[in-house]
Amino acid sequence: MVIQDPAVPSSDPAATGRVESPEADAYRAALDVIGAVEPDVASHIRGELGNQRSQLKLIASENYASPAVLLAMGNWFSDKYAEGVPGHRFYAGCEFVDKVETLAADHAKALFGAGHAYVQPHSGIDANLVAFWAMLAHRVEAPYLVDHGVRHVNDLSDADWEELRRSLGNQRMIGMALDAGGHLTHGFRPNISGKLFDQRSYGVDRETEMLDYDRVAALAREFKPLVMVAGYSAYPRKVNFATMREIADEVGATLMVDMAHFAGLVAGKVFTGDFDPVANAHIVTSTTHKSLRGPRGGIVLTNETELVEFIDKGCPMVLGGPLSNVMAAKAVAFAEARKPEFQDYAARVAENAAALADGIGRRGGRIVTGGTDNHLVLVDVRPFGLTGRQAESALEAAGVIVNRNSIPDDENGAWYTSGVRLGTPALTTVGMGTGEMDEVADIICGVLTATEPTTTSSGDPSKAKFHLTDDVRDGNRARAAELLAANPLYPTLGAL
Ligand code: DSN
Repeated sequence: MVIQDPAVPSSDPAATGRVESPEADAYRAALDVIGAVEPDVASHIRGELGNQRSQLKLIASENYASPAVLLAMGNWFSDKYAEGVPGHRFYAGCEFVDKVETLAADHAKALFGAGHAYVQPHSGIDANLVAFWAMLAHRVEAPYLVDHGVRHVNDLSDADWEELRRSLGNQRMIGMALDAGGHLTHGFRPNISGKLFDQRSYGVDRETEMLDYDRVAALAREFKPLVMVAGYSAYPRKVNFATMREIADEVGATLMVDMAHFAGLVAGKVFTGDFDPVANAHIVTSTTHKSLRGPRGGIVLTNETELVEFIDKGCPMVLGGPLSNVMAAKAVAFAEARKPEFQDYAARVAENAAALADGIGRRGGRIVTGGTDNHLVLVDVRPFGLTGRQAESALEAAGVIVNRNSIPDDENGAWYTSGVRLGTPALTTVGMGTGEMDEVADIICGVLTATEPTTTSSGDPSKAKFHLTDDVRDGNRARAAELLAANPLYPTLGAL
């Protein structure tokens, strides 16, 4: 799938003029139909496209799905209930839902080399919940039922059920610390996973800011978790999942990898061998809309046949009825990702991230870990005298969309933070390369250098307020706009 059609000249006026194409016709017609009922919604849809076309999107967890993926979501599959799995539903009339779900799962299995794919999760947190319950059911509930000579939880006495419930809620997990780049759903207290599991986290080495496998092993040996979670949302390096599996096997833990952020790099064969989560973990979860460039949603993969029956109980165990329209879009996205062009795309995502890190580093920014192996770059903004919050807001004013992010041992906490996280999946999708990344680095460093922190109304240093001159803001906004004009988003849609 190519959104930026190389046949379209880079200065093509597609982003502003009327374009004749099947997808432009489809969207013009769709917006007419929507607008006839609620004009404001059609107007907001157009507004969102306008915004997305006018900002440099560097949110590491976002991307631009193809028109085919987006269109696959807008249809009558949305109207169908289909709890259960293909061939085993709680509702009649699922002939075509079964076909589309099976197709999506088959594409996912082939794409990732997985024995089993469950494509119903609505999001990453849902995929993780399915995986958590599958592991708990496999490791705790099923053996308890066998021990008590029953087949179903409803056959347990009230006292036994209470004991099993306590046991389900008393299991241990380890995961990557939040300020090292881990994710809230990996056992942290504000999330359901932290209320469900007794969690300890592993961090990164203070000097190198890299994952320290010896420390992970030491924690695992001491804490003896049932579940070991690997994966991250803000760690800019690859992880050796073969080593993580060795650690998990040594302590009897089930290894779950959440590859939500880097699934596109796995699909695109940037991460192979020891770095391929699907080949090394017991169970792998992902979103489908980040580097994988599909619709918003989740998946669960496994090569462990013993886990399959428990994963397939995700709905109605923790999920509402599957979104068949989104499963259709997942099938389209996975088909796109199976094409050779996607491997080229994934390689360019990583090259662009390396170029962006290098460009910022050369201009005085401090890159956490000193570089990147994946799609994201974590920048420590303290050398600019800023918090992450100030940097995020100043960059937004200049047309650069990033998100603030904690860095290891962050002195500014999770709200203000000391870093910004940058990702290259979206800008790579519109066709930008390493030359453009150097320009983006120059824009970012220009804005951050010119941004001055200011004070609160009581005169204390503010962690949120800042001053940026109109000249710097507007000058960099114009440079961002130039890059976007040369690399337009959805050129085959034109103005809608
Ligand atoms: N929201 C996603 C991210 O930005 O990393 C995951 O929670």
